[in-house]
Amino acid sequence: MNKQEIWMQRALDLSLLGSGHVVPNPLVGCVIVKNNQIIGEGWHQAYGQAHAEVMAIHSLANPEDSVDSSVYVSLEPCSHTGKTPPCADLLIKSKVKEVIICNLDPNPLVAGQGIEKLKAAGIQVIQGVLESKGAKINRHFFTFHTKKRPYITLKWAASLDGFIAQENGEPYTFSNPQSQTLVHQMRTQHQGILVGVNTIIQDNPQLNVRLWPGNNPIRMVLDPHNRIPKNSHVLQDGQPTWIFTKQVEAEQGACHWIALGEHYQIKDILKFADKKGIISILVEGGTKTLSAFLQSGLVDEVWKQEKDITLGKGIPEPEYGLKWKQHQQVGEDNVWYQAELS
Ligand code: AOF
Ligand code: ZN
Repeated sequence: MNKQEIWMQRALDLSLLGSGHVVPNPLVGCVIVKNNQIIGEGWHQAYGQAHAEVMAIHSLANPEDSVDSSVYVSLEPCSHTGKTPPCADLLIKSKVKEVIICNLDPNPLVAGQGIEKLKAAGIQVIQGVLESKGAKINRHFFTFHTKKRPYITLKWAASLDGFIAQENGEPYTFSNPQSQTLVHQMRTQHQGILVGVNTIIQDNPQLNVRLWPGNNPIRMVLDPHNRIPKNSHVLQDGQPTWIFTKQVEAEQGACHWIALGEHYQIKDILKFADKKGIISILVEGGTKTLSAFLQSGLVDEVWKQEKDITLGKGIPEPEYGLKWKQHQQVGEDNVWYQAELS
């Protein structure tokens, strides 16, 4: 790595400290360098709070240290007034010499205008440093803006012989504590969490985050025939739940029934989610729902946690001819696999 890349890597590492707290915003880190030394650092810590550049400028020992400095930021500085004023204006006011950027901000409110502002003020701008690393970190945010739909992650747990529940549909515990923690961490990184109504009927899950610090995703249930039990956790705990149904729209506390018409498909759900600004959804089951997503082709990432056990019978996992690559051993009896999608 050259020096530019080392400092950008530091900005990317810092950006990850916001993981699970910034959704639907991107993860952004910023490093200020002068005389070959880091003199300031910051990152976007939580949704609605200060942007990375503001945190970095505020971390300087003296405000005038920014004059003639080099600013490494993992995303193009914003040019719009959102929850915070434009970062490009702050960098101009701070009289920095150059701004080195990893990725352009695809948000139409920014999209190159941040760079234009900096250049117009005589600041040198370099872009594309460690671009692919940044694109991976913010894959949810980039997919949302470029494909105009949420980023979709599928996750299920299964036995060695490919069953995700017992024959009668009763849930089976495949997770160990370490896997459970990982699942909760994954939930914090998504804006929505989606299951089919059978999963609610069989497992009555809470679908919230308890084992890792971070956001609770919005719960979404595919329930075309209004079968969701009134006493299920997701309807009773006062937290938001969206129920996609064919029939009537309704609202009850934090729960919204959304009517999507007679034969709604995955693409209709994603269209609705996109309109609501949902940038990512974690789909946790069951087989019918996971299969519908796989068949739709609108899937970006697929994970399987496999427990070291053979059940012999049960509800089979989705059959889709996926090619699995071992990702990591998690605890004593779970191996996590990620599917290789083309
Ligand atoms: C930056 N630095 O650290 C982040 C940026 O609602 P706001 O004000 O937080 O603005 C959110 C938008 O700003 C977000 O969609 C993305 O375009 C950009 N995020 N920009 O300069 C940051 N988090
Ligand atoms: Zn900003």
